[in-house]
Amino acid sequence: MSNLRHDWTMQEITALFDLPFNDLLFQAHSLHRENFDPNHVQVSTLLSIKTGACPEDCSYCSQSARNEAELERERLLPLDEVLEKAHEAKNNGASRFCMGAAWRNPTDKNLERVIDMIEGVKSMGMETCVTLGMLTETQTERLKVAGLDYYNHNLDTSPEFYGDIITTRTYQNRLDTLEHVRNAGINTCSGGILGMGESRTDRASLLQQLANLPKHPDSVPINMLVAIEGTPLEDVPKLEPLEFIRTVAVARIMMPESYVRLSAGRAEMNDETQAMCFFAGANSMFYGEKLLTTDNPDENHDQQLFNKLGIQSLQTEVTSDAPVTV
Ligand code: SAM
Ligand code: DTB
Ligand code: SF4
Repeated sequence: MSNLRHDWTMQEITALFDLPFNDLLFQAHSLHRENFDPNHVQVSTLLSIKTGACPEDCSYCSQSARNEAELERERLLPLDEVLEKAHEAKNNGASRFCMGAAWRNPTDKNLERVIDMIEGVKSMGMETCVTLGMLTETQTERLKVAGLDYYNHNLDTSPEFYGDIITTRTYQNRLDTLEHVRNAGINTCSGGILGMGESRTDRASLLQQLANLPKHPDSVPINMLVAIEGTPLEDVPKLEPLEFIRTVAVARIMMPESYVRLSAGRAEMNDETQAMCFFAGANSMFYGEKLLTTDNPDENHDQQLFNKLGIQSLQTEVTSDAPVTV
């Protein structure tokens, strides 16, 4: 019987954040060990299938048409190009291929083109994930029939801080899309970004929203803001790495059976911070030189880090007895 909780109070979450660091990490790591092999990390590779010119105003994002980040705009990539990248990712050891599009929402016509990509990637034996913006119920059902494994849609931050970051789509819009995805029976991937100038209370409130959903997201990406020139957040003071690690630990305690993904921002993190995140309960990450538009650590560096830490990448989440080395 699962005893996962969906009734976290802010008081309880704040108390976790306020624990002495060692006590917090001990608690998070113990729970992590109860639920996962602590030396296995699941590895996904990302590809931007449609870059830039997005009508939304997310103030962290290089792809918003409202921001002035320098970016090569692209149309939806052709199928063969996507499948070639997926093939490369598989050869490099990725178990999941995630495709992201800079849309407010996909048109039905574009969705069919993405579905061709999903089917192509699946037939290579990889899990599929897409992040395409808001979805209707009919669209999520279509994605389910096509065999999509995960849909990524982040809450990004607390409901209280959200309006400082995005004005073109509401928090409720995001919750609605997540509900459609959950109801269609597709695995949900939802998390947020830290270091956007939010307070600790906002970080606690974001985790409360995620953990108190009717079902914990299967994957919880925790991104460190990549401050991009030309975006309104380019000069936001950096979040202390220890506070980032703390947040990972609290996420692990609140959602003990979810994969917590150490997502954007690794390129600017040292090995020690990443190692602490893995200890605190992160057990998934993006592998490959690029995220969507920004740099990720190069593959050799990640391989060396895994070797130094004795971590193996998990070939697939469902068959946990089949780890391979990246
Ligand atoms: N356009 C779709 C949407 O926003 O729903 C999907 C792609 S969007 C780039 C996916 C997620 O990436 C965002 O929700 C955000 O959490 C994260 N992200 C985008 N830019 C980022 C940045 N500069 N730093 C950290 N995370 C970022
Ligand atoms: C998520 O939470 N992080 C990934 C993925 N979901 C799609 C995206 C990170 C993007 C970082 C900024 C960029 O490369 O443009
Ligand atoms: Fe568009 Fe997604 Fe970037 Fe927001 S995060 S501007 S929706 S691509």
